[in-house]
Amino acid sequence: FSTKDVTVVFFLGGPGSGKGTQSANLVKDYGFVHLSAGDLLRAEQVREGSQYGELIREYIREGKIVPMEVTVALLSNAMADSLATSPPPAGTKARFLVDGFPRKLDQAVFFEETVCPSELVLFLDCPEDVMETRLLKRGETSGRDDDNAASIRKRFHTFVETSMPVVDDFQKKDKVVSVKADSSIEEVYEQVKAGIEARGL
Ligand code: UP5
Ligand code: MG
Repeated sequence: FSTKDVTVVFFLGGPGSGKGTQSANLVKDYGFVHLSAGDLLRAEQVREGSQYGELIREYIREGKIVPMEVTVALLSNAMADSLATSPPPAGTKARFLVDGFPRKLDQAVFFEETVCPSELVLFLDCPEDVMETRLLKRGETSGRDDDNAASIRKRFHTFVETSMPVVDDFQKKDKVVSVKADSSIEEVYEQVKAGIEARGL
């Protein structure tokens, strides 16, 4: 596909900051196509015949970042699939909300060079204690391999050490809309809406 037919918004924030939850709102109100890198990896993990199943399982449980070739291929295939099966109305661009990616500086560079540059970065800023409480609660029913205290600690560590530098780098380029994410789902969404509309999206 051609990059001039698509708008990409990266949606970043710590584990449990509310990316998936707020994505559902943005899909409903703004016609975004939601692509969660984590969801795509979990689907690939269980796909019959995948050569990456074991690798993905191990990385996710350890809170480590899966080699980017795998993730970028999944994202770019999902974008192409979406454009093929539900193309945007003539004369409009498809809007992709890329949730939980890029999580490492080299992934950001690689994606923007080989797939599509991002228009904006939406960032959910949430204290660790709030995120931990949410994830432990979700872990009671989610069935996710990484919603346990040990994995959560590792995910937080990776986020601080490896993923925050991505946000900081985009901040320097004035591409970040940052929203405090420790209030209610509705309150956070009001801030998200105000932030992206201020940027003309
Ligand atoms: N909740 C949400 N908002 C709330 C609010 N305002 N008030 C009260 N409760 C709120 O929310 C988490 C929970 O909190 C839910 O129960 C929700 O109801 C509640 P959710 O919206 O799911 O938060 P989200 O930020 O999406 O949390 P998630 O756990 O999905 O974040 P992660 O970034 O950790 O997970 P992801 O799926 O993106 O990645 C998982 C793993 O995949 C990574 O650790 C990594 O190993 C791997 N990965 C890669 O290697 N590369 C990638 O590019 C992406 C992922
Ligand atoms: Mg999520």
